[in-house]
Amino acid sequence: MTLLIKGGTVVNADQTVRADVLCQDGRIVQVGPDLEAPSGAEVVDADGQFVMPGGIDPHTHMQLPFMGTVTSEDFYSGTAAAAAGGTTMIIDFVIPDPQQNVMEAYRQWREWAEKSVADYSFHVAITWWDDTVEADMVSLVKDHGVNSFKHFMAYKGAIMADDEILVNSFSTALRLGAICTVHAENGELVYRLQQQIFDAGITGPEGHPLSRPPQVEGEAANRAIRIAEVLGVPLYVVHTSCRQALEAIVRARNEGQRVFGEVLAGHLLVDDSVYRDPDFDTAAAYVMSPPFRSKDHQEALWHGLQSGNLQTTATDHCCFCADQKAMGKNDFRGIPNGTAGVENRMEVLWHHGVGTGRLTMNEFVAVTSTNAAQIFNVYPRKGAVAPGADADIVVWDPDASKTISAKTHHQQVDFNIFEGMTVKGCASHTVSAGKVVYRDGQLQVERGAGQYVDRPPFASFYEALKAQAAHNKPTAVER
Ligand code: URQ
Ligand code: ZN
Ligand code: ZN
Repeated sequence: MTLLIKGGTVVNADQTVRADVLCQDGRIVQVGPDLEAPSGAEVVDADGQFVMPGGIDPHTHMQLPFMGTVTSEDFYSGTAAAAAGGTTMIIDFVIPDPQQNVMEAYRQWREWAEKSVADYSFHVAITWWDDTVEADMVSLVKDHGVNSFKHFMAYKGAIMADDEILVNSFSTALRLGAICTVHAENGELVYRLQQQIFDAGITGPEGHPLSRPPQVEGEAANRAIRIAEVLGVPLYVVHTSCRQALEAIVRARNEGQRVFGEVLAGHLLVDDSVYRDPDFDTAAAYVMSPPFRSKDHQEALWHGLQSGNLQTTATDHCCFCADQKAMGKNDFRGIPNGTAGVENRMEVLWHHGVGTGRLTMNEFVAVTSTNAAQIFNVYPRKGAVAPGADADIVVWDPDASKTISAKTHHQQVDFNIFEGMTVKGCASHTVSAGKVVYRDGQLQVERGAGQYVDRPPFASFYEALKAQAAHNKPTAVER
């Protein structure tokens, strides 16, 4: 299978250059001007367009069993919708129930993901602790290409990790050379506030953001950062939604601590007025955690992205249709938490980021692809248009515009948080493993073509210590 992308301008995180891109057998083999198309090659005309690394969404939940139901998007439809928006790899989550064997859960999610049309990988959530969990973490790192472990500090009574779990898991991850990630909300506070708000007679979706104020996220982000600091393990804070959490990340980074921050496209562009919509279905459709915040938080998040204090963008794609959201009709605590976005992340970020001058094209590539590849240790296989890299590429038409709607999106959900938003700049072609999977509005995907992406551990901390100790080994006692 040979593909030549001709006439475009290649945009990587570090440079922009007019060049053609030749792909063979799923890999990029040549990047340069005036390349000839080998006989039989498929040619994509990228004249006047940008040729960028395929997007990596480091935070999705396809087919997730959660809050008494299962998300409406599965790995087939979800990776196809991602491709329609220029995203060619997702990092999803294995989320064992408390007391569920971790390896059993991992195998279950691997089976679910086999139908994917593009590449995928998994963070594994640590939701409980005993010796078997520790042993499974060792096996997942050494034998299954997992280098990141997730911890939900929210969701008391379900998947919440308390400090004991955090300390045990963070310590083990460090020993294994893995990175820890957190959903940072204080689950005890949320539980208490939910009770107080419901008892005060606020039962509708407007109660959701009231029970999860920014301080609840700021406390948990800082607590996770401090625990990681004491233990010496790298930390990645998912869906940073407010100034308080961002400030905790900035302080740590300014003190040289290895902390990374992720921001959702939704949290950058949607504000909390949505929860005051009198229509239950509309307000409930926006229920996710952390909730959408007031506009002042959005400006802080954009500054976090522009300053490099937030490194990645994601969607937390976790879809529930109206009939599922209605499970919380009379009690907002029962509304399944989650919203969609995997198809629209890149175009809304291009329009509101590059289109406004907040981000350069190179920074856009960094925050939609390259930084995630580097943080989760799959760069330059992913996150670069360069010889040797996987041929995961998006051809981006800066002049094409579209209006986003649930009526036309490929996502298997009946609501779109960006409904009615007109964007300028979107994918004209998406290439996955060297094959065109999306072209001018039409998906050309193959069920099961996606591959699981192994993510190797970083240098193991103890191996590094041992090497250091050997290097500094004291000679015979010097008199
Ligand atoms: O918390 C998460 O990241 C999952 C359960 C998706 N739901 C959400 O509201 N963010
Ligand atoms: Zn979360
Ligand atoms: Zn999530």
